Amino acid sequence: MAKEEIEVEIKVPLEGDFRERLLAGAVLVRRVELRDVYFDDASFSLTLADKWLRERNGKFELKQPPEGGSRIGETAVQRYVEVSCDGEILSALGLLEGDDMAEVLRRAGIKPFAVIKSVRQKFKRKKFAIDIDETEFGYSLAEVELMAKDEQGVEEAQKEIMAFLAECGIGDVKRQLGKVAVYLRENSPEHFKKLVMRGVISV
Ligand code: V4E
Repeated sequence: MAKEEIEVEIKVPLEGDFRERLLAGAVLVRRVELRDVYFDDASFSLTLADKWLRERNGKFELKQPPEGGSRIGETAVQRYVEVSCDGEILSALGLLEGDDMAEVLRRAGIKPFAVIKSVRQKFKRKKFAIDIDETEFGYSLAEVELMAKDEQGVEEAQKEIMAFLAECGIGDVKRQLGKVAVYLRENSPEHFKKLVMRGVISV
């Protein structure tokens, strides 16, 4: 199995003129509509382990922390590994493969807990991927991303993203809640509280 790349990202609030600052000289790559259905079991064992299983526009994906966790110290930078092959997702979840992914999940008690629709504009500026998301519930956020091959690459990517934000005149940003976290805060406060208490989400 090929070693998965690690996504290193920082979420940037779209306050003041941050959107203009981030996108100065950026090129719009594409605009996509996302329909994300997030899954977990009744005791939230996946999300409480910082594992985010979703069906994005009909295709299953799992985002999970690499060894060492998704956080990098006190910074707002996060790192995740994304698995997008159904067999590898099931094996990462400790489930046996079956013909129908949805059926295997259903039998394991893993069911949808959130449906999040958003419009994403994907930009490229220098080596950075910049996504600007707007959800149907009115939350917008930017993400600045680089991919890394290993832990050393993660460290370099982290430094490069921080330097890029400084260059944009944005500087250090506080950790921002992602779309799912905001959705849960508004719609499933008990689930949200458990994630905060477990330290998966920090507010
Ligand atoms: C909820 C969550 C994760 C799943 C993906 O969430 P998010 O980044 O909100 O979605 P999206 O659509 O931008 O994913 P992409 O297209 O970039 O793959 S990953 C981590 N979390 C939990 C989380 C956290 N640990 N900390 C904070 C501040 N927010 C959310």
